[in-house]
Amino acid sequence: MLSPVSQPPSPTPTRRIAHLDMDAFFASVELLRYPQLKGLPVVIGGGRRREDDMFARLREAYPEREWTGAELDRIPVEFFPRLESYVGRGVATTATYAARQFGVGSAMGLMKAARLCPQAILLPVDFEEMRRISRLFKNTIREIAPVVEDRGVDEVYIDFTHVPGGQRENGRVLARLIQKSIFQATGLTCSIGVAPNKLIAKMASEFNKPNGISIVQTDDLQGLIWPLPCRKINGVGPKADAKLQGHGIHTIGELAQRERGWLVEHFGKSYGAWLHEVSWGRDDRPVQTESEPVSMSRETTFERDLHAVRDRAALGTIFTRLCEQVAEDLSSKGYAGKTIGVKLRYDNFQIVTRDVTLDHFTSDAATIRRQAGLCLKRVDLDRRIRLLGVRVGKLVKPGTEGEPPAVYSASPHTPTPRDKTRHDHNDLLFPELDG
Ligand code: TTP
Ligand code: MG
Ligand code: MG
Repeated sequence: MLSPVSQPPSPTPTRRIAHLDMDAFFASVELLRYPQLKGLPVVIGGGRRREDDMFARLREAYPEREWTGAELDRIPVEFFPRLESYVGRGVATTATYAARQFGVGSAMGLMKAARLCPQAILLPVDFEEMRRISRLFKNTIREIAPVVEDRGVDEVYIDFTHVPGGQRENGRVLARLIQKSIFQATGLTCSIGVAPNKLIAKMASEFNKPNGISIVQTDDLQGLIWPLPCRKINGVGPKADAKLQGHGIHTIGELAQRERGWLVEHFGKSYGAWLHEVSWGRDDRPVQTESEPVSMSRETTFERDLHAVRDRAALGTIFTRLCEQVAEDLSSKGYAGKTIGVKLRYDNFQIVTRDVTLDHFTSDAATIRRQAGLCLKRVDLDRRIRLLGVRVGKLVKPGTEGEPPAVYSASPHTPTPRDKTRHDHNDLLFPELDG
């Protein structure tokens, strides 16, 4: 007879997904360069010019010094440009936590920020440095936990489930190790949320910012997730939120109390069903190491600026070729897309884009050409053009199930009278687009 005490079955590990987000990323990177600003309100935004002013003033005050890279940390704090004198239309990309105490934050106009916190130091963004540090912290994570999904410059999802030690203290031990390793590699702090899925992990990483770790388990749904505003769901944008509010739904808990059928009725089949699932904390999307492309595009900058009337033939040929190239890219990788768009850069470097979303997926060159042509009719073609691009988005691989939920949009584009004028006008320019 078998012993009653047999080997316990090896338990299936609990799914543990982490979301990691760097703290005040652009600002923290600048503080590495200028550690004398630590603890002070610093706002990132605006152009290069004001920092150049600082170097000019420094050279005047200390002509004997070089003020090159190695000496940046010795620049006296009073030499740094302040927000108080800012005039212009720039916006803050981010702010240090010291500046946030004054109410300053991402996407705020710098003049408004200046009213809230005039003493804040204003520094420009160094995109190249941001990308370098971004690669560095992501590579550090991959050495510890290989299944990492890149979600932009300062955040990633990480699958802890099968990483050695990934289950200890529900993921807290591994999260601490990653925080420590990133700090050693970069000098920067980050915040991590660990949860049963990406949806909850993304919310959890914000719970203890900065330099925090939050663990959320399935049975924390009611206590920790339901009290949050719906806007905290990654995928509920301002329009959907406004509509939810209009129905008296403010929190995720209130959303969960609505019937799935009611949500489908008011928000559409796909988005309504998705809202229901996420309000109950359900999300089984895998952590994707190589992210699927969101769109494919081709664009070209002309050797000289072209004009829609005078260079009509040349533009038409280039445009058709771009559409054919995108169609080839899609076909060769096995994708089809639903949104077709154009991008133009005028001779004054202004960029305009227009797109249209079809009711079916396509990778057909003629369809792309026709729809992109219609988009082109909605832009101003009086200015000369430097660059033309064609993009196909909302991609799927035909044959694979499950289209990701579309970001909610209140109404499809309806041409305004102004667009209509442009239609007529541009018909003259691209007559061959009508067929
Ligand atoms: P976030 O992670 O949203 O913000 P953050 O890292 O500055 O602060 P937090 O500690 O709250 O995470 O964005 C990362 C970087 O992306 C941010 O440092 C600057 C840039 N960014 C913009 O350029 N514009 C924006 O509107 C936002 C939100 C961010
Ligand atoms: Mg961040
Ligand atoms: Mg972020």
